Amino acid sequence: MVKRLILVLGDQLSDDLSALREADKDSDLIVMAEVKDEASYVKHHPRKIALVFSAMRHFAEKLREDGWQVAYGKYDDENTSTSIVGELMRRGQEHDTTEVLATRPGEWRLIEALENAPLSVSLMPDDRFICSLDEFDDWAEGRKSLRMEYFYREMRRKTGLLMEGDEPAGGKWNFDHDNRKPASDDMLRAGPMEFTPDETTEEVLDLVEKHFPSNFGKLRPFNYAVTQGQARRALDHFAKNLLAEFGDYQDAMLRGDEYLNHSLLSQYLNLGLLSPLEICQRIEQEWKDGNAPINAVEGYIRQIIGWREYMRGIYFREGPDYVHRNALGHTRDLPAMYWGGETKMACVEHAVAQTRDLAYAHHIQRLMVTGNFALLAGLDPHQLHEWYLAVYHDAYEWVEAPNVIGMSQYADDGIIASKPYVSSGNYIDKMSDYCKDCAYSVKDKTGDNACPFNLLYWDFMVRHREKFSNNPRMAQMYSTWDRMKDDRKEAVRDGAARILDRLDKGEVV
Ligand code: FAD
Ligand code: DLZ
Ligand code: SF4
Repeated sequence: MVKRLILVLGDQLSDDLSALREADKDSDLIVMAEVKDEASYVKHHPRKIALVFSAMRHFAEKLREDGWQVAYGKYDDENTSTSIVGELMRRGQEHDTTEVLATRPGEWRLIEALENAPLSVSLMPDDRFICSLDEFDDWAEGRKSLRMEYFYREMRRKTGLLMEGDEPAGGKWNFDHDNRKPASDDMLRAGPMEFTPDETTEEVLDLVEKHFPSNFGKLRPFNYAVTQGQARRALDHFAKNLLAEFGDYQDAMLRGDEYLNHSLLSQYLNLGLLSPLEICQRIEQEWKDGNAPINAVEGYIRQIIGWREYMRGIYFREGPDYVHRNALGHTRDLPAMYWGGETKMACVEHAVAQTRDLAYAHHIQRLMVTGNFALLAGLDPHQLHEWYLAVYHDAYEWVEAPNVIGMSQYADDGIIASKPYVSSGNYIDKMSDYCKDCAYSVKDKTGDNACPFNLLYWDFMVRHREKFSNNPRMAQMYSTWDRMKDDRKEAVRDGAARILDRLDKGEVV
């Protein structure tokens, strides 16, 4: 006799999930399901679907080994419902119960579906984070601006990570000043850890190949960790082999090295296979043991206890309409180049090709190449949000939306970013090796050969002058523009208009 159904979603694969802690092995039934609605609310990258399904199947197996009763609906079982709520109702009818216990999902869409379901659903807080949502609201309440840096210091104090008493280790909270070097392609790096697919994963790969043939992205070779044990090995590999230079090359971009010193752990962390604290303690240990410098370790820990926690706090604080914000009134359709269509811009071409092949691009590629171009060209932020949600293996709305709508597109009117993340081609040239093989010239500021980022940068600044001219962090750029000769200004704006016109006509840019 089953008393309650315990829902475990595809990104809730953690032993210490709040709903599991509360559940009873003898009388409760765990429900997990691969359902059409979750697999298609955006056209996810095939690797992401395969990663989620394979990790779900492995987790269900582990739960059974631990003595739980698990009702698992596979995608191609004909009885599996098309939605999470449908699946709960089906299992409820089978076992004559309407009681459901779940950990709160990471997306408003699913929270609302569960709250409105004709079932008796109890939602528990998702406490796999360092900062609870109430704690975040307490921190945010009454502040004029919600800058991540101050929130991050609170998280350092709360966790004790890199703290010496009340003071930050090394005498500074933030060592970014020592980071951000360009990389050269003659450096050998270990690369991320790869895992050979087992039988379960092979079965999932065949399923994804069959059911999602037209989704953007390459499925194979598929070499992800799909269990907690494997994810921990990936963490260990990063800590030992790549962490020490993480800070130095955090912002660098190289054609021949898509991963550089990045950890490739967000996809495991967001599924629940790793916890934020376990990662950060492992990373801190490398510093304590003298194996990694403070700039690398502090920079890394900040991304997780700072940025990641902060993004989640903002997503839930701002509410379901956040993904529809459009403070700059941008309406241009996403051009085909984002889906692998032709472009002459080597940087965009490379970032998108890498995204197609690996479901991965690192932070600076997402922010300063595809994000930067979208913002400069005035692309519709909601379409862009759906693109980012679809194409990356770590994309879940609670973390993707604040990064895209807030940090990258300034569509939330500056809640996250104190100024728009825009740059001309200079920044990309400094941090990457893209420009040397580009059809455009990064040195040209005007003319048909000029890098589109150079033209669109100034055009963006002028178009949004009213909004940004009072921002002290942008004052210098406006005075540079004002000092430019009129004929140069005209050439820049004409060049930008030609590019935007080509985008509108669907022509190659
Ligand atoms: P590393 O460079 O090794 O960083 C370490 C960890 O820090 C990451 O694994 C991640 O968990 C965390 N982290 C770093 N930056 C951020 C950030 N800004 N927000 C939240 N966590 C962060 N991250 C996602 O997890 N899912 C997304 O859908 C996502 N979408 C993004 C969209 C845009 C436009 C931008 C600019 C950033 C986005 N990020 C997203 C943040 C960041 O790009 C990825 O977390 C990172 O690239 C993952 O690769 P990694 O594990 O190798 O990260
Ligand atoms: C991302 C995803 C996919 C592709 N498929 C499933 C699924 O079939 N079943 C499931 O329980 N979860 C899936 N997920 C993860 C959910 O979309 C995720 O739980 C919500 O978006 C909330 O973050
Ligand atoms: Fe990108 Fe401009 Fe460099 Fe070409 S020249 S790679 S478009 S930044």
